[in-house]
Amino acid sequence: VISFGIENVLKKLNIEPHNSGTSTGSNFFGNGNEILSNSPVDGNLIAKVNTTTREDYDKVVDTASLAFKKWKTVPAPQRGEIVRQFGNRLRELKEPLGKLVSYEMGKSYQEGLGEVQEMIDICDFAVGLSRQLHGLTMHSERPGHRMYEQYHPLGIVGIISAFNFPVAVWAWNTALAWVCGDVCIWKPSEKTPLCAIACQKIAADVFKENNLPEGISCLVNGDYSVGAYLSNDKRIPLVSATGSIRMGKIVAQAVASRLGKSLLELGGNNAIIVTPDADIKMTIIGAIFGAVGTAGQRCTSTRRLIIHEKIYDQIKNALKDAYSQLKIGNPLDESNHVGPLIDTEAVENYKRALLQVVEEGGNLLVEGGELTGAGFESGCYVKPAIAEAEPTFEIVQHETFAPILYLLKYKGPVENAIEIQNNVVQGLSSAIMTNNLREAERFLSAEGSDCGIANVNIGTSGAEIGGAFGGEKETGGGRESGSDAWKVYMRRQTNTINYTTELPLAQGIKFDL
Ligand code: UN1
Repeated sequence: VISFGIENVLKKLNIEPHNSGTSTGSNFFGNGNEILSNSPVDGNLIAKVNTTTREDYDKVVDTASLAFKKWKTVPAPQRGEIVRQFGNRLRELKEPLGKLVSYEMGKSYQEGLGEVQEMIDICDFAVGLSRQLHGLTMHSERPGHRMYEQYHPLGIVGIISAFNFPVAVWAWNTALAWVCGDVCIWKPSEKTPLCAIACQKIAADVFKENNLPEGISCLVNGDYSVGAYLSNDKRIPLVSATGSIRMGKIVAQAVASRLGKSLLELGGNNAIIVTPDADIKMTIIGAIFGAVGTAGQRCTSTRRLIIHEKIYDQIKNALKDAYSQLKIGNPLDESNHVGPLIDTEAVENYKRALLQVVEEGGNLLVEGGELTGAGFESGCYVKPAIAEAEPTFEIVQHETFAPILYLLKYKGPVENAIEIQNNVVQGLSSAIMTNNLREAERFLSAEGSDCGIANVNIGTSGAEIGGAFGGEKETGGGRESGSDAWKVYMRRQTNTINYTTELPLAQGIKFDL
């Protein structure tokens, strides 16, 4: 047992174990039912949080609407300055926030710190961006005319986030949205409400110190029904949702029915193709981190290894050997590699997937199973498993949010592996391990991976914030974080200005009176 002072962490973050989960900034309120947050690490109750009622929600939207009127007029570089201060506050609070993420969500302390680092990085990115919200200029076809485009703030952005990245995914959205002049309403996962309250507190302090109005950063808490308030609300022009494909389809349909915009980052079924020219050592490390890191609960987790028959046995034996050395236990103890799943329901899903793969004819190379006894009292710890399977198995088509890795064999050229890889409904992350230039380039070409992320000699998870993050097909098509992902948070306007005394029409049309 390692000593871990949650009280101290909460004190540093200036939050209570019993919190109201609705906030427009420094003001926390809430009249809904309580949700309980139990740590998957030790099963202890960490927090009670009051959810958001419909009336609470409407109060939040009113405050956010008012805040938007002011915030959109603040020059973008000044908005960037606020995000800079927010990033600095995160630097100061990296350790307690990283610990809270680790304790409430169950990922390793290193990964908790890494997640806060992603928040800091996106803040830096957003600060630079605040001076680069560029539109293009065009040459008008008419004499004495000027044409250009501008990006204007969009309005209220609804952010629905998942338990597995309880703080970073919010920051990817909110840091960009804020410099773009938007205000945000965040509905975090009901499994990690305290992480959200901690973040909201940090942001609220910064806005308050700068005499900015309540409502630029807002928080609502509760289950899918609170998320549905956002998706169905005409006052919310953009809903950014991260989570399961099932959830994404519901959100997308609701938002589309009112012709709003949605940004979806949904499930993955990420594969690494291992060709005969792969560096074996790198492959093993990349595959294991991808499959068991965060206990297999990243959208980018490696679910499938598609291995050439020539090196199949070599990879299989190396993996079996490496898995036997994995240490599973308290994620705050840095000597452990694998922490718990989020809750006991996730353990049931894991067990069901293992039963199904065997039923479908798969072979468990590393058996897995639930862990019990001292240190595992929360009932959320499982052993990472490896199953030899066929690409056509039903279970292999699904994303099971757990450390289960499927080994699939391919024969012949790399095209065959790419076909197996692409033949699933999801399209988030993908990778190839090869030192063969032709194979690598084919994998990256138009005939190659159909995913939003395609890596060479890197695993599927652990993307940097500087690139656009997201995927195709049922992953939802949205892009968050770096590159030009900011554009979705703004509305684009094309402006044509005539500085002559004539009114020539476009396309040379004559209209004389
Ligand atoms: C997610 O699982 O929703 O690329 C996000 C990664 C992380 C983000 C994952 N940077 O694995």
